[in-house]
Amino acid sequence: MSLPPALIVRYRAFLAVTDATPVISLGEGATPLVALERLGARFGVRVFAKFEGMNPTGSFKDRGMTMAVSKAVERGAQAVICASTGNTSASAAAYAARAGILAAVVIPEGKIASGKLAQAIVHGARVISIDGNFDQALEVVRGLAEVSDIELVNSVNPHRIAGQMTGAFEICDDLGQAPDVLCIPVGNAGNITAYWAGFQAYHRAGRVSSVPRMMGFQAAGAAPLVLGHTIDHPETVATAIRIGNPASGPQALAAIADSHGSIASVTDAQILAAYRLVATTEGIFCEPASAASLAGFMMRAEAGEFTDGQTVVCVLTGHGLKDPDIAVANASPVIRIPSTVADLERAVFDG
Ligand code: AN7
Repeated sequence: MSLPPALIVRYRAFLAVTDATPVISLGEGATPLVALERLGARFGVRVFAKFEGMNPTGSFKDRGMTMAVSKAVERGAQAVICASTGNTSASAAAYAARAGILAAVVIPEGKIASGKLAQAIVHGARVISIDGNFDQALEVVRGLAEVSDIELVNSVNPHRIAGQMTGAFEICDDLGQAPDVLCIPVGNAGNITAYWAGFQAYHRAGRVSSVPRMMGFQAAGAAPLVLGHTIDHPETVATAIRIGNPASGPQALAAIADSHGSIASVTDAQILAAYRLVATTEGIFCEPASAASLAGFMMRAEAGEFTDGQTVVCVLTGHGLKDPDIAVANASPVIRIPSTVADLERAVFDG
């Protein structure tokens, strides 16, 4: 059996990959575009989830990380570093391990989902926790990258953005055209920037005849782009997007303006409702931050924003297993019974 070529090889026509670039890959990309038929029927649209939780480390970060780490190794870097709310650190740790170089990851104390922390530790990264939030972590990491030879692999690294364009390419390839609307969670704002660049690149290359409207969604307690100013103390149950000063904020706002899209916030209650809905009615377990795109879609659909038959894609950025604590805290309790058939019958059929 032959494996499909690595993501950055498959789309090399759109990427700065040459014969001199080592391909550091874990089989990322080619994630499922799942039709959400019940939800679509409810609102009269065709809605799909691009389930990025199916990447090797369980999030979309792998698309950018395969590119960033490959380019870092190409230039001879011996180490990579990132600040992270969790997923970037898991991805950087795995790809650095694959490349045989050091990863250092800097995380906000106590605010990283346990699955993500486990990944960074298991892959052998140097895990450093700061007394501060993501924005402060990014500041010190950028400072160190400026004065040393370590490669910064946050999405301020242009190779990260380039690699993440492939999510847009795959959606177009699967649909045979661009969707009408893309709904996407926004934290540090790299992914919305990358998707917009990807759709535009595909359009310029004649692969699709249109580009979608970009609809970004932030958590209400961490919505600097919605409010128009940075936030010193962002708070949300969706820890992945607990970010108050997005590095790619200006690019995200340009993507929204140029695509005639929008940016809005969704509350933690809306996020958790969407998180439960897609898990219980569609069989997809995503992490809370990912559900912001779906919560935003439903909010927009209820406001009558979409016309009949439009195609909407919601990017579900990370896997639900990343954050087991939130999952268990928001689920129905386990039913405890003595082990008899009668008790079991009652528990199964009466709840
Ligand atoms: C699941 O890992 O910023 O707007 O440090 O993990 O490109 O930042 C994660 C972000 C959405 C937001 N969904 O994407 C990090 C980090 C999930 C995420 C986002 C993140 P960007």
